[in-house]
Order: sequence, then C-alpha cells, then structure tokens
Amino acid sequence: MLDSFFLPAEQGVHELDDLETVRKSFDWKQAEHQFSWHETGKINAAYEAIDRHTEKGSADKVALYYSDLSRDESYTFGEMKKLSNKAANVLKQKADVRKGDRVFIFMPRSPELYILFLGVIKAGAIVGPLFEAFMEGAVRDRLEDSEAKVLCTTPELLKRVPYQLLPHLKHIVLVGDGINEDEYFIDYKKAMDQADNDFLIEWMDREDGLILHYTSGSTGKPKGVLHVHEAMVQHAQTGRWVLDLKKDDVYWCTADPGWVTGTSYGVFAPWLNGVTNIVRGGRFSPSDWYQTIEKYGVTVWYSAPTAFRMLMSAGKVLAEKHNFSSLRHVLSVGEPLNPEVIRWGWQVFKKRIHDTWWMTETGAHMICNYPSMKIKAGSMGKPVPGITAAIVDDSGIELPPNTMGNLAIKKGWPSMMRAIWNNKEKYDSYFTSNGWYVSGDSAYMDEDGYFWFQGRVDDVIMTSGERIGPFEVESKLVEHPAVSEAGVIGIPDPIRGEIIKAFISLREGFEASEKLKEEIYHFVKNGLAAHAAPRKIDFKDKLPKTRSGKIMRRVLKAWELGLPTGDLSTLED
Ligand code: 6R9
Repeated sequence: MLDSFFLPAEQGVHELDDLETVRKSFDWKQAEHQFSWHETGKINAAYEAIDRHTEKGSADKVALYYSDLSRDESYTFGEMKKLSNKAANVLKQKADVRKGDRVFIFMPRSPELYILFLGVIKAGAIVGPLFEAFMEGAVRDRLEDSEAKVLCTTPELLKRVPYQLLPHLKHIVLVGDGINEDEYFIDYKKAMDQADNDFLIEWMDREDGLILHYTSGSTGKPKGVLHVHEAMVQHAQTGRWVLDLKKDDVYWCTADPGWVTGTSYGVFAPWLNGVTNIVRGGRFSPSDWYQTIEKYGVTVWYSAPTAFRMLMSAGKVLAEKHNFSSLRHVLSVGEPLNPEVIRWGWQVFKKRIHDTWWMTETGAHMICNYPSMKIKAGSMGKPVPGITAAIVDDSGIELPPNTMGNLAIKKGWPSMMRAIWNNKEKYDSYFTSNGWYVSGDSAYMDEDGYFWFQGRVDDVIMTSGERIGPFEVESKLVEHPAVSEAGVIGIPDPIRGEIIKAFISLREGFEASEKLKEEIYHFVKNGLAAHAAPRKIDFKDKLPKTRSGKIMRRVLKAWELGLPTGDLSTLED
C-alpha cells in the first residue's frame, strides 16, 4: 500500500460541512433554483455566467484579470457583457453563425479568447476550444469531424489551418493586426469596433449543445465529447462545494481552455458564481506563477500535479521568497496527486492540496476532497453529492471494498456528456447494460468510502501474479530526493509475466548513473514491495506528456516495445 498520511478536515463554514446529510437529501433539481431559467425556462450558460451578475449589482466587479509578458488588463462583468455581446453580433451578422453551428477557437490565451468563447455561446452555437500548440493535422481532424462552420484564430496560427481543404468552414475570424478583410476572412478588431453593444441572446433548451471538447483516445482519432447547457448546474454547484468559491474570492485556474479543466473550471464555475477569475497567458515559469499568486492575492488556486511537481523541483528557496498568505484553498486535477506533493504543499503553502477526480466525459467533478473532509494523502476522495460511484467488474457488477476494478459512475448527472460527435457506437460503449458509466480508470474503494486511483485500466501491470497500479510505484519514486517525475510501465517478462520499468527525470543537481538506479530500486523495494520495484530504469530529460500535463504511459510503452504510438496530437512539444 501507498505510504499515506492524514491531514485533518478544515474548520470553517463550507457548504459540505455536513457531507453525509447533504448526500442523503440532495438532488440536482435543487441546484437549479439559483439560475434565472428556473423561472423562465430560457437558458443560456453565457447569460448565467456574465449578464445575470450585471443585473444583480455586480457590473463593476472585476470578472477577469489577464496578464502575460506584454499585457496586464482587467475586465468587469459589465465590460465582459458588452464585449461578448459585440462578439456575438460579429459572429451572427458577419459570419452567419446560427443556433447549433460549431464554432472553434484556436488561439493563445488572451482576453479575446474568453470574449469570443462567451460570444459563441450567446449566439447559440457550440464552442470548440483548441490548444494553440496543435499542428495542422490535429486542427484539421477536429474541424473536419465536427463540420465546423467558423473558426476564430490569429494570423500566426492561420498557417496551421488547412482551410482550403475544409469545405464546411465558411468563415475565419482573425484576431490580430494588418488583416485584409474579405467575404471569408473577418477582421475581429474592425468588426468589434462596428458591432452593437446589445445582443438578443439566443435562448436555448437545457439539452442543447454548449461545448465540444476533443479528447484523445489511446488509439485512433480524437473523439468529440459534447456537453449541453444544463451542465452549468453542476459547474456552479461543484464550484461552491469543491472549489469552495465564495463571493469575494480571487480564483486562479491554471488550465488552458483547450483542456476541459480550463472551461468547466476556468470559465463556467467561477463566473457562474460571480467570482473574479485570473488568466495568466504565456508559458509556465515557477517565479511567474508565484508572483501571480502574490500580485492578485489569489485565494483559491486550481492546478495540476505536473505543475506542482515542477514547482517542487524549482526548490524551496524560490518558494520562500514569496508570500502565499492569501491562499485559502488549493486543488489539483488531471493526474494522481502524489502524497509527496501534498506533503510539500503543506510545508510551502501551509495548505492542504485537495485532489479532484473527473474527466472530459463527466464534464465536472465526480470524486473529490472537500474542505470538510479528512484528506487521506494519495486518495481522490469521495463522490460529490448527487453522484454514485462504485468499483465494478467488466460486466458492471459491484465489487467489495479494497478490490481493484473499473471505476464507474451511475449514469445521469447534469454535466454528463450527451454524445460523442458522430459516433453513437463509441458513446454507447461507455455504458454497461445496468446503467454504469465506465471510466476506463482502475481504482479501489476503501472501507471508509475513499477512492484510490491505480492507473488507466490499460496501464495496470501484472507482475508475478500481482496487479500493480503504476501510480503507487510512481508516487514512491518521487519520494526519492533525486526523482523529479516518474512514469512506470510493465514490460513483458518470460518468468514474471511483466516486470516494472520506470522512466525517470531527475531533479537538478543529480547525475544519472548505474549506482543511482541501484539506489532507487532498493528505495522502492524497501518502501513499497519487492515485486513493485522497477527492475529497469531509464533516465530521461523529459517525460512525454499531454498538454494537460498527463504522463503518456502508452507512449513510453510504445517506445519500449517498438509499437505504433497512436494519436499524438495532444503530446506536448
Ligand atoms: C479533468 C481531466 C481524464 C483522466 C482520468 C484519469 C486522469 C484526472 C485525476 C486523474 C488520478 C486524479 N485523472 N484526474 N487520475 N487522480 N485526480 O483530467 O479530464 O483530460 O479527460 O482526463 O485523467 O485517468 O480518466 P481528462
């Protein structure tokens, strides 16, 4: 078992202080009353996120602080309302956007990205955010599959858009300077200058499409996960339960909108709750990030294990130069959160880092650590009220506690995906005949109802008759002072079935050597189990990761075994 430790529950007023009582009585219907559509039946997530607050006296409150190396700006809810109205007018009048059309955004993080994002939704279209780093093939696959009608991009990124080959693409909105406008290309700045400040919002049905997130499968082409307007119920509610958002918070989610975390919790959750949201553009840099927390007085901070591990590697000396006293609540998502990272967070920020588990397909938080819960380091926590989770076997039968199996969620929650675009067969394959959504993750539940992640089902290793989750081994590895990050896979072995191989990137100041391999092997052997210790170790400068920071174990495996690597469009450069 993992070297776990406990951190006590937080004192204070949190919506889930009485978690078990809320769980017993809660129904998602109760969460709808906060929205205006509860009275009118008319629904639009952008209206609820922005306009509603301006009508409730928050027009002058800052909605967005944006900064990067060259810009430093702020926008109130009133300004965001006006600008997203203008953007919606541009899209509707100049680009002929209609309800249900797919409009993609392929841009670096910037205020314009968020303004267009909201504008697309106000116009009733389905928004498709893309990572700016996508290459031509990745852009083409997504625009083709979704039959996108309009793309918003920049003149620089246009070089990676094969628009001549995309017959469905009718217009491109260009955000930048020196644009030659014609029927096809729309100059964003010019059009925004001319656009009206008012816009008649396209009112939607709760089951109408809101957002299309492409997520890479392990093989084949990426799949388009569709979410509907009703998802906002869960974005807003979990924003308060899990992110612990309160009216005066200054919230920073470090994720890019190309990743679902950057939309569900980088756009919807904070703004549906009327909270000030920070967006930092540009690349990751430890000192920049620490300065961002200090400069804005960030109170709630949502990031990912990979970022925390990089901050950890940057050392305590740098951290000690900064003041983190504004932080009240820190959270993590995207990958298993190693106990070592929690320990570090406790020392450096004097805060517990709260792990949260969910997926593009689930649209919002599923299994989480709440402020009012004792944290068992290494566990993802417990299901949010309104969510039933279990460990099931391959036919959907529930397994007893402490048994490794498929992590599954009982079908039917507001932010559940409603379709895989153009692929009903794929969509249906997620669900068992008795109503479970099967996540593809392997986990177990302990006797207290905490869930423990083991790895993707495909990544689980069988060695000497034991099933081992790569996460356990990786977490032990990063406890070693030389190890910055580790990715663990099973490789075939004639005697043991599989043996464990670890790919390791070292912390600064450590040299790769046979002696170090030996030492690391014994460190895991003595700290975890002999059969879990990596018999093979490779040192790498960098591990292959997705743009959302996930270690791509299937790529490590493909390298190792000389197999095809599958779709690499989300691989970080
Ligand atoms: C939100 C997001 C989903 C997959 C998921 C799992 C991994 C996410 C995790 C976690 C362990 C956590 N994952 N959160 N694993 N602990 N707290 O990440 O969505 O990009 O679709 O990835 O990420 O394997 O199945 P997405």
